[in-house]
Amino acid sequence: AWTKHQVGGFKDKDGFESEVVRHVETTLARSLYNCDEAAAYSATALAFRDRLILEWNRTQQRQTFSDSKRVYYLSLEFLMGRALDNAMLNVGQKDLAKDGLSDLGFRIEDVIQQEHDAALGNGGLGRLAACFLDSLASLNYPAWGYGLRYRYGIFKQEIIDGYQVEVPDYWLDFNPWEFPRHDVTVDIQFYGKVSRETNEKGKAISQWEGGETVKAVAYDVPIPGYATPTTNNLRLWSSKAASGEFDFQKFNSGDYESSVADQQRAETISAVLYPNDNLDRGKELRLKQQYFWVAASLYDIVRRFKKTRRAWKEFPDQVAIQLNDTHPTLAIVELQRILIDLEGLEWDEAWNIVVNTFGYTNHTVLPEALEKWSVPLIENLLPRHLQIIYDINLYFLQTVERQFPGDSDLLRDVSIVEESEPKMIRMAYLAIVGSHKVNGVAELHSELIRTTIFKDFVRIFGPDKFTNVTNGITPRRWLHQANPRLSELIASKTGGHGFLKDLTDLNKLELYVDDKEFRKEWAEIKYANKVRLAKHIKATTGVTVNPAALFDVQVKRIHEYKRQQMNIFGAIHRYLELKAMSPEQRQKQMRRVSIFGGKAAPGYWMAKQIIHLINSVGAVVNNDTDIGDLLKVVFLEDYNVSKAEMIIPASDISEHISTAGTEASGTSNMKFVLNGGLIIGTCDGANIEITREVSQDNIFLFGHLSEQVDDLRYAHQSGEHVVDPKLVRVFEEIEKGTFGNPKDFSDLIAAVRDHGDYYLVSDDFSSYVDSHTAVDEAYRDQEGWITKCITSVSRMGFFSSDRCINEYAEGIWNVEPLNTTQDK
Ligand code: 26W
Repeated sequence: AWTKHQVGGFKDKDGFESEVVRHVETTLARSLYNCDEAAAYSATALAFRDRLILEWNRTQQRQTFSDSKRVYYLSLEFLMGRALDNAMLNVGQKDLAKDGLSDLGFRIEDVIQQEHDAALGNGGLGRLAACFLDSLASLNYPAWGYGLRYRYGIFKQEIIDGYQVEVPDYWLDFNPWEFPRHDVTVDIQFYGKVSRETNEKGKAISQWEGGETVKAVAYDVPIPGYATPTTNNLRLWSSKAASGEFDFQKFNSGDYESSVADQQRAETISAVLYPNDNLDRGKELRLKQQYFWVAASLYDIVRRFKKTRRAWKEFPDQVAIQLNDTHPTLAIVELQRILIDLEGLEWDEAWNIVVNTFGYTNHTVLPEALEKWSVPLIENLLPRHLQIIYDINLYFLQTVERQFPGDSDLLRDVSIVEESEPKMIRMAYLAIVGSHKVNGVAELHSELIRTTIFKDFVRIFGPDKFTNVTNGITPRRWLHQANPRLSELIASKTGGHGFLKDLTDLNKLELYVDDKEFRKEWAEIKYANKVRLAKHIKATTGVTVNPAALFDVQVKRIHEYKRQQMNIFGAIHRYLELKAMSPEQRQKQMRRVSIFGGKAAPGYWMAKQIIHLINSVGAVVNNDTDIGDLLKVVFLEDYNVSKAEMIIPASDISEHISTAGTEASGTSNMKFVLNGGLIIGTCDGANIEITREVSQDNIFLFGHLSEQVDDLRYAHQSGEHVVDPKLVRVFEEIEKGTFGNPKDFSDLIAAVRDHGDYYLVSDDFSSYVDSHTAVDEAYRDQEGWITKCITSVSRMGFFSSDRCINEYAEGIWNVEPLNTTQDK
């Protein structure tokens, strides 16, 4: 296989060591004698970065000369995690680095751990973008990511007295993976007004004038592909005051402070990632972020296209832009503005180009997550864009009226402008109208958007505009890096590491499912991963857990629809059952460790109560001598990508238990199964397709189906629902004060018992508990369990993000991989 070191790698171990030493002594200006692990990390990262740069430059040249169509992935979030291990893997010289570092007195694992996560995302959507970049590079697609260079990524979570406390994540102190491009800048305009003039030819021309200008500065991050020379680019924009904006008038008149304040105001645009996941708050600064990033990216893309000197109508043959949710939807409006106001194209010609350029991916059906911006807000910030949005809507509604004459309800329902007070722009509708393809992220989810939230648009545009691309994950990070021993074991049976390029190769494992030695090694690896997690649990929470117990894991953003509350209610139920048993009976029960992790949005009261309840239950259960190691409940602080890489390989069963129809896909479900864990889950998102692949026998499904949800909710509202008796018992125990002040948890209980149980916790509770009993029984049969795990892993090939990216490339972008063989 191709490795990058064939071009610019270290000659040998000594070559690597001397580069590390050089960076310690010169770049870092430190003596080798006080080189600690942090410095060893820095120098190793710099040494590998140097290797990447060569291939990065060559890739850019190759893509420019080949003149082929490029993909631009616009995402407000890229949840990259650490980069060094991935860089070493993809340069192809990790073994050499391991030996070299060892000569210098370091363990490579410890050095890798020194890196701060690049955490520029909230959860699934941001991590998906990161997996996509990995696959795009590994498959040789000419592709760029465009995002924002937040000074603060997602906050660091601390748990203090059982409560979440948010601490700012300043991650840029030392970041060897970014290259500032102070020569690549774009001036971005805000506010101002629109003037209309008639030109020589009698055509009306709109000009956006005045207002403020902020400068966008590019920072580039190399994205190396695995076993290929391709190294793509992720371009992140940082805001600063435009040169003219640093008000020298003020400066000279002695008003230095307010001049500096202007500077800081400009910098706030890219200062912080909004920590809301699946909740739209409509804040002006967020809209500013969106336009700032979209306008800078489009300027860059258009500038690159113009260098080819092609006609405008060829733009969609050269450029595919994918919108990662509606966050970059203003790009549609901005491109239309560039084409008609700046480049002088006619409306229809421009609009054709726009629609053929964009694709839109929807990631959620939750109504509170669908972005809407108030008309007065847009009018003030982006006056010309509002006019264009109105024109887009006008022409769109005219075609609808021609298609469905006199259907005024339909016109109102599909209008991009919601006639509320104030009026709102529905960004998803704008994204649909301005794109040639709209996709959901798992089969059920894509079906739901076709039949519920976007059903009117299916009537208008026809069914072909709406497609499914089931999400995927990169096996490089989520198998090889996270679980190196399992990766080696698989390689030993499947004929090398080819499965990292073609994950369907995993099916070769099924031949070994009865191989004694193989099964033994498999079990040993899982156990070792559990020991490692047990040590982490001990070190961070003080709780001792038995690695022989069943590890039951739910790690993801805390959200009522994901139902961590159901999980902790289930743990309380288990505790009460154990307490009610005789000691003899108790000794026959399975040992469990209930492991939780995840951040709550800082303003999400219910989610914070859930975290508090988990910690309060842990404090009681973990110290109950009747229970011992039969049940432990732990909450792991600050769940992030690098913690996931440790937690996921240590799981026996993981929980993906959203109310049916609410979790668009889920991607950690794929990661857990790929690492030899099983799933307990609802018929939701990608769980359904995982079941199709691994078979019903290898997954624990429970709960109501999405088509039942409306009726169940209605039953709650009309008072027909009776709360599940086991759940009533759990509530009684909480209200007795067993887990601390019951007032602290009263809203959680009330949501289920008194406020309509929107997420149907009571409806699914008894089948959830039964399903856990089935898990216990299955785990009791260790041999049967291992068979399930091996079989499942062997059938996970479908969930590679490589498959997923190939589907986007063929069905949406119409792009092809670039041949790189001339380099070899
Ligand atoms: C406007 C506020 C906001 C912020 C983030 C709204 C919505 C989001 C994201 C779309 C939330 C998100 O991460 N969605 C997740 O996307 C994953 C990748 O497709 C899916 O696997 C998850 O099911 C979905 O919740």
